[in-house]
Amino acid sequence: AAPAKPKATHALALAPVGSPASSVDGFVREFLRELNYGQGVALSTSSVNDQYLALARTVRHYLMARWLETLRRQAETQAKGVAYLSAEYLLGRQLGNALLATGLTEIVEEGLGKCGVDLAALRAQEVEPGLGNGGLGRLAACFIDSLATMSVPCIGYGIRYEYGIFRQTFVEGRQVEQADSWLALGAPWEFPHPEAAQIVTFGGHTEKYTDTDGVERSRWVAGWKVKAIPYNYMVPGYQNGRVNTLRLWRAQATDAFDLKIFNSGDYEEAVRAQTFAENISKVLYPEDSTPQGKELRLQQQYFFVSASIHDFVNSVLPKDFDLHKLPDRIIFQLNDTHPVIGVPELMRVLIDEKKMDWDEAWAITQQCFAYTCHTLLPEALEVWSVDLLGRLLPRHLEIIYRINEEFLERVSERFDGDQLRVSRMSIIAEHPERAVRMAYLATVAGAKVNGVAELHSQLLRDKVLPDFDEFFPGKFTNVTNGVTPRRFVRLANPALSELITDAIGVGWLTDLERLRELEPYAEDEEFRDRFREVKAHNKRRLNRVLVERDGFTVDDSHLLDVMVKRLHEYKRQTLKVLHIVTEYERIISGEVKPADITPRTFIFGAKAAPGYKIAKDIIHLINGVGAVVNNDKRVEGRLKVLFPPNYNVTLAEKVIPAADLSEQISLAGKEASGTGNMKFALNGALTIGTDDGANIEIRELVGDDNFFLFGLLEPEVEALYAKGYVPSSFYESDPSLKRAIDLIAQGAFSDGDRDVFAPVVGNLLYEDRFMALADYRAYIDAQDKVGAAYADTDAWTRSAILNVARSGFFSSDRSMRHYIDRIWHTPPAF
Ligand code: 8GP
Repeated sequence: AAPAKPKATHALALAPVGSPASSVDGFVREFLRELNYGQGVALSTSSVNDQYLALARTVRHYLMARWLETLRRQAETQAKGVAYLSAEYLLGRQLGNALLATGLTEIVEEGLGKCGVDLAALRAQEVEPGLGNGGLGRLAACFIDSLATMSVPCIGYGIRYEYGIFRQTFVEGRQVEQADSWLALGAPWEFPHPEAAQIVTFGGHTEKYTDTDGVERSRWVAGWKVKAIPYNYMVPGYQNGRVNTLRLWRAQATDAFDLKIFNSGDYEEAVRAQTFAENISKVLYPEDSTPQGKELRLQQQYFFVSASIHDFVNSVLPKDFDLHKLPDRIIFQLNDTHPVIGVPELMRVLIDEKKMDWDEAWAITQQCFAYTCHTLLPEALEVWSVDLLGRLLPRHLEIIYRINEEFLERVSERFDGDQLRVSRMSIIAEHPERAVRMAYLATVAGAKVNGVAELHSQLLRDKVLPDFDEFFPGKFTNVTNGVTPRRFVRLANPALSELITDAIGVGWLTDLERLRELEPYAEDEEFRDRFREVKAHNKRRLNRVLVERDGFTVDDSHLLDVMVKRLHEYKRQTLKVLHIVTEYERIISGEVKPADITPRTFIFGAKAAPGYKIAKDIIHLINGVGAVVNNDKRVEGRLKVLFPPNYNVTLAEKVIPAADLSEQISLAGKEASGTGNMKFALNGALTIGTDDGANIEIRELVGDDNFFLFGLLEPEVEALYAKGYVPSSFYESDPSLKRAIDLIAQGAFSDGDRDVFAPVVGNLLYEDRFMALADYRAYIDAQDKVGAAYADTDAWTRSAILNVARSGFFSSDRSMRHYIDRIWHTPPAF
């Protein structure tokens, strides 16, 4: 099914009955009403925050009729839809997207102008909801945007964290984390519904009993419970009249505080239960790809999944719904393993609460879940100790045991009692402790299992879960990730969007393959000039943002070389640092004259998990290198290293459109897909990248000539590991690498202190798990080619245009089409 075409481009035609008049005067009336009656202030005395809140609510009104209509039609048709279960949604700011979806931007700009208010200032007032860590959370946000735009019924379920991903600051170059109080100034986009709370239970024990029908059953006698309060958010489609729902849960104590204890003076004890319950949705775990956090994290997972399944089964579905038909009505998509506890939860609901028998319930459950894996790092595949799971969710553990028992019986039957295989495939691991392997549970229960790029899906099948692929032929599939062009092209890059529309007309924003029509323009000199002007414009815009935000300046004559993503060893920010230090060393040693190199500004953006020591050391190193390089007169300003703190969606929207070069340099076989790589290509940056994740598909599409490939291939990586990798041998045999590492080791970037970066240097020389040193030479050579290529302005621009023209495949609308065809079978509803 093709994504829905915008029905109209003019806002007037879009206003449904019952929404405020889509005229400038109508808007002004609504806005002032919100300011006066909603905020209780006069325009003359209102703060920017008052104005922002009033504007957000006004815009929200425009979507309301469509939202209610979407819900009404869904209740009427009961069309099959997707319930996307995700512990993370990295949404980014809402205002701009809501304006875009409603087509109201111009009216609002003009209306606010009449009130003497600047729209840009109100946009800047919004604090983005950072309810995700990185790629996985941002992907969820792109997917729900695409589903709404394609008119596919979807409800997103997740957690309304009171504090999102931490706010990063640097103190003397080191990362310091601060709580992200994103709700402090008001949350105009959410609709709380305390009356629709669900109860989620934990702990206690299970017991057998004989039911009234004489059947022996199990039941869970829980030990404690919390309330889950739903907060609804609108997910508007792009100018198509559909508004889906995102429902995030907040935890609250079931009982108000204990008044008797309070009156006795023990204030802490009086609110203990409240604090305990509310901790569940207090904060997003600031980690990415490394498991930690344990009990509270499992509580969070079960909390939102249980609330969501109950909500769906008992509130969203009609009262008389025949649950045997559940698979015709919903597919629960498991965004990584975080929501996998939903599998035994649905089983428990069907068996214990709805009194189905096991086989019926299992047949339904197996059709109602599908699982997406987002990683290959073994340490990121979640396991829960049987001890913890049994304590927190005893009934679920029983159910998991039975699922496992029946599954392993089938395995044993199929493979003649092959015990080795049986223990390999067991959902319960025996070592180092008894634990539930959540990825296995998801694979056994899921109708489909998918990876997020071709290479990743293939490695998932061949290396991570080969026994399961053999046992369940056809279960494994691929859906390559995508990104929403609404946010990451139209909103982030209005100048490029206008240029594209001038060339190929409207419609491409919901049919991104149409960017192909730009190809001939790569040969058009005037178009190339305009394209370059767009880049320069975006660099100047970035400059303004960074001057104000961090006091950094960006020179629009520099090649802008950008590496923004979570800080992780496998992503290899250290390799990037080694390149910068090499360039610097070439200058200070006199090997090259500053005037002879392509001037470059390197931009980093990266948060490190607070407990990930070496990642934090790498941040410190980047800042140390920046401080020296940026201030060394010998460099003559030809190299500059900028590391704005607190990289987030808002900053991404400014950085990516300005970039010339996109750094995608993970060790081959380690980055599942990447999605930043897609955003850069769509915004006309060339990629320097390894043969990894979706880089491979990007290169295939944009062409070898428009992509700087370097580094070991995945099989070569494996072979080198097998042979025994000795990083120091690369250090010994490559003088330029040796000089770069020696500079760091000697304290050139730490005021002569050799200890500060010793852990990073030691790690590189003696461990280097992700083979930065093995890829160093190839990387430096590729970077030399980049420098030379950039000097040929016309050829570079041609390549950049071709990157845009050939990246339409990476729209998340296409990803959604593939999920619909291969996994969900949920056609557009209207
Ligand atoms: C990320 C992958 O690292 C990235 O390559 C991919 O583009 C993105 O997911 C979206 O598919 N994975 C995670 O964020 C991740 O695995 N997070 C933790 C749950 C382990």
